[in-house]
Amino acid sequence: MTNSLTGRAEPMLATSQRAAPPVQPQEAMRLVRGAFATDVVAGLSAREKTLPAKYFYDADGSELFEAICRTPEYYPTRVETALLQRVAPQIAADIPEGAVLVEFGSGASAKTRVILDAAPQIVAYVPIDISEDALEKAAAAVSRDYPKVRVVPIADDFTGAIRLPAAARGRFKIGFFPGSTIGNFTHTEALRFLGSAKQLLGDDSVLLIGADLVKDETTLVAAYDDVEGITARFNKNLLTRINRELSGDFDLEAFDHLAFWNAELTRMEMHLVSRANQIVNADRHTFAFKAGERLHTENSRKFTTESFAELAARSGWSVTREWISPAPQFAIFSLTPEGSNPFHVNRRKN
Ligand code: AVJ
Repeated sequence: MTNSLTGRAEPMLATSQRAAPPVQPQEAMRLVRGAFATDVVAGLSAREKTLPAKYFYDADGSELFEAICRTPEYYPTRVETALLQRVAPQIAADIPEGAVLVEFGSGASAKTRVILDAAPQIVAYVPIDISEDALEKAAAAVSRDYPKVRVVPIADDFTGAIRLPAAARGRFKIGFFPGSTIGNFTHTEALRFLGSAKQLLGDDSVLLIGADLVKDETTLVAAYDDVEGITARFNKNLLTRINRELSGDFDLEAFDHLAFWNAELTRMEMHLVSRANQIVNADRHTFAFKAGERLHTENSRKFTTESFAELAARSGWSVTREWISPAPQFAIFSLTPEGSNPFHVNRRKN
């Protein structure tokens, strides 16, 4: 996020630890809303209409996502949590005393607790999330339940320029990016993210990434099209958000939720399909939809251990360990900066 007053990258810390010059919450909201308007107008004006998936996560969207995670069809959360519980002692064995946990897109911080429980040597937790409501709730709950861990939340888009709080300086960092959120990125965006994460975390770090793996189409499609229709509501909430924040007039009944497997690009795709020819207004712009026209709202790329290792290698990381769950298969990868002499490698010999 860029501070409009200074033009410098300025993370908004949601606590009193905010860096100077401060960005007031209202100001931060205005900046986020400005970016939302810009991205919506650009996305709806494109020949192939599209919206960035990160805008799903307003307060309602974050709650709908938590509800998706409780559906029987959406396996990633359950499977990843179980896998994390099983391997947390192995992860913890590689973490030195006084380490800082930095989480990208922390949401409700449920998986974080598995790490914090297994690794009491972690002294600080820096959750970064675009959803301020979810972030504040989660940060308060973690600091209540882990009184020895210093919690420094950053309310920001983690794909942008982030600076870590002073408390993290000189300490070993564990980057944590669970949930296969990395699958929402295009290949280029994923490379950019991994590159900036390496910058942010430094040489004395490890990056733990949860990534969903390629599997049978039936399992995949069901996970993004649950029978209860919660994923459909999550998808359409983007239109509700445009209506509310950008004075839009989307008719939610005039769009259908569509989820399918794109085998060529090994990704699940979510779209909203216009049921009729229609005109929609938002942010004082007019957009025409043809019957059957799609608005592309999300990609959720699925990996193989090979495709993931290649992605890591191209961005300066190497996969040093990987754990894979029983079917439906989900992976946790442990990455270390390429060319560094990771502390945990030395330590494991002792
Ligand atoms: C949280 C981004 C990983 O892509 O699986 C769930 C979001 N979208 N159902 C995913 C999501 C539809 C989820 N991520």
